[in-house]
Amino acid sequence: MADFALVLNKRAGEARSRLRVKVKPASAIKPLSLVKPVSAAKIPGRYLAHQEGLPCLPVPPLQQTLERYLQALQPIVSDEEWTHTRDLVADFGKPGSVGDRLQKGLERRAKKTENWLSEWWLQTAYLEYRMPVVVHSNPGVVLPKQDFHDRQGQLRFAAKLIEGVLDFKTMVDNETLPVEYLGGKPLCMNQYYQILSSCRIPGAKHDSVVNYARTKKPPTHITVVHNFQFFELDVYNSDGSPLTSDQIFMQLEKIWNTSLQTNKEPIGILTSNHRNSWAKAYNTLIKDKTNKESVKRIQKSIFTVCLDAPIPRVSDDLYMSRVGAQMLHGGGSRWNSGNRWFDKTLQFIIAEDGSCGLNYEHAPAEGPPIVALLDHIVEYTKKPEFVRSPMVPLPMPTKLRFNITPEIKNDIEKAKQNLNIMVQDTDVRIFIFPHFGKNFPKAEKLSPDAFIQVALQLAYYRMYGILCATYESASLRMFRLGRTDTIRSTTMDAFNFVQSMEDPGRPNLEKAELLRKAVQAHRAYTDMAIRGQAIDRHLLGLKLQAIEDLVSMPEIFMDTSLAVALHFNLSTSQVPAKTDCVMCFGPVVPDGYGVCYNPMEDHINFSVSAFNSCAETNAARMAHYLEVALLDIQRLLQATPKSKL
Ligand code: COA
Ligand code: HC5
Repeated sequence: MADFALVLNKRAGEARSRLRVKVKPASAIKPLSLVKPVSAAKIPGRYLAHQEGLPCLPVPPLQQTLERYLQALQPIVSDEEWTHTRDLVADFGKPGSVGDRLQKGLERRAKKTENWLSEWWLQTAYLEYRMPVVVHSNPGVVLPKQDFHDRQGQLRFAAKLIEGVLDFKTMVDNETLPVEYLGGKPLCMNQYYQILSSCRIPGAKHDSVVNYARTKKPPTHITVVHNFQFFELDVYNSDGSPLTSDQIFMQLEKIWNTSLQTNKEPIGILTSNHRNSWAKAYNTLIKDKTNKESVKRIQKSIFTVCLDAPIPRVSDDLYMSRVGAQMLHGGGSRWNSGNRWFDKTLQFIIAEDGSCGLNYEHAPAEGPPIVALLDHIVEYTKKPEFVRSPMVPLPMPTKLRFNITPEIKNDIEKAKQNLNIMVQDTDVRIFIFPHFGKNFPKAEKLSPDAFIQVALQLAYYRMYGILCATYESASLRMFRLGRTDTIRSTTMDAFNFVQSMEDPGRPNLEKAELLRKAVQAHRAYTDMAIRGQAIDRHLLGLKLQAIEDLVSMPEIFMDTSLAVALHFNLSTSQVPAKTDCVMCFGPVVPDGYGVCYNPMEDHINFSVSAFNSCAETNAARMAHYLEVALLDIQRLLQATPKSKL
């Protein structure tokens, strides 16, 4: 496990003091986008003490960003474009020029806010983004296949999983969550307070996120979906203790038995549509009082559990990829896509055939907190059952009813069509690279993450003969309310290395040296990014500052070089987990790839996605080239003496 590993909180065993929260009346609940995301000031106790100790996100020096921007463009734009951009950059960065003014504006913003970027990022990366959340924003996670093949096993596992989430929730409520570390530094824990009891809500121009975890009357129920029908299931007893898995199991059985019919309208499919269409349909839907109340119960629930029908049978080779697709989009309107509420932050998916995983709405949090929760649950589900005391009969879970008018039916039909097109268009390949994991690069004294990224550059170069703008997520959680910045993997060092690999005349020793240089350059970029000194969020901030100040848009933001730099044909992310799971997400451009990986000690779990409608991309081919590139680099290092570094 990387430095990202959960570091055991020595105080975790201490008496758990119930968190007392300064409460707000329910009417004062505002969407996250309008209030600061659970501001540290509202959560007293350990959390606050921890958060207050974290530094604020810095605004990098302007000249540093401009120089690094020009460097980053070198391997991806033509000489002509580069020279043009160099002149624009020089103009922008002159003392007293517009760049200077915007920089000062950003610095003022940084003084006034807890984090100058986080609210802007939430808005621009998520809430103002109009594409469907399905495939385009919500990631999927495939958990290890469970050993059950029937409804009984499915419900037993679901019950245990729910109990595991509630166990994790106790740590959130009591503030006994182990603090995470990266590079030896403690990380912001705010995202853990955003993922339970929250939901995205569509809006005409931008969405919002609501979080009910810290309201006067926090929710005590979850929502369960089966055969497209939603149920509200209370998971706490009247004395505030959580239901046991035996109790939950019996409640799930009741739900199952009252939702045997499969001819129901898949109302949840509405959430998969383009955000503007969904916002319109949402207004129509909640005009009806019953519908409005049902939607509210889903939004307010702690999380959602989707009891899926078995996934379509495929060959063993394709099984993982098929499950990946299920976790990403549900397989289309005929399969399980109607068994979702894609705006819900956390949806645990458990199918009758033992496949299981998660779909999550990305606005409130990055992958690592979600994966920490999954690691906890997976361990929890392995615990043996205790013998329980006799149970008091529990009331029937409430079915959430929807009145489907012809207009709503029409909206559902349109959403189905769009979703099915998207499902057809999305190609997901999941593969386990079995030959080595973090162990090999570590033995070679190389950063495993950088090693994988350089291999990806080689794979891409071999497929296309050029390099492309590449995005890797870097965590900014060393800073209070930090989200992410971009590691630009396409460095000149990576370019020199991949070119050498394609030149049979170059000696191995030279190639190996170039490889080490490329890996070290990537690791150096990573260090700079996680310390808040990368370029992408800074440039975004300067641009948004120009919009806020109503300055006419400076030319560097309208330049083709920037468009190339932001067209991420490779959108990648490492999400390490203790559990042997695979995460997946879609490409961010029509002709791109989404690549996610979880490096384990002796193997690497990969997912590669692409759109079938793009003739130039092919997920299976990319997966193949990636595997070959990793092996070729291993061979190269094995054929040359170890570095003395
Ligand atoms: N020699 C030997 N070992 C090395 C090494 C070297 N030169 N460089 C690194 N290592 C070791 C590390 O100590 C670590 O060891 P561990 O497995 O015992 O913990 C391991 O190799 C992994 O390090 P590395 O591969 O360099 O990556 P990282 O763990 O530092 O992660 C990022 C890099 C970019 C993924 C990380 O900084 C980050 O930002 N993660 C968050 C990403 C994110 O949020 N993703 C989801 C977005 S939704
Ligand atoms: C469960 C793991 C999901 C990983 C999701 C992820 O990496 O999201 C990135 C978030 C960010 O801010 O970098 C975005 N990306 C999918 C486009 C890489």
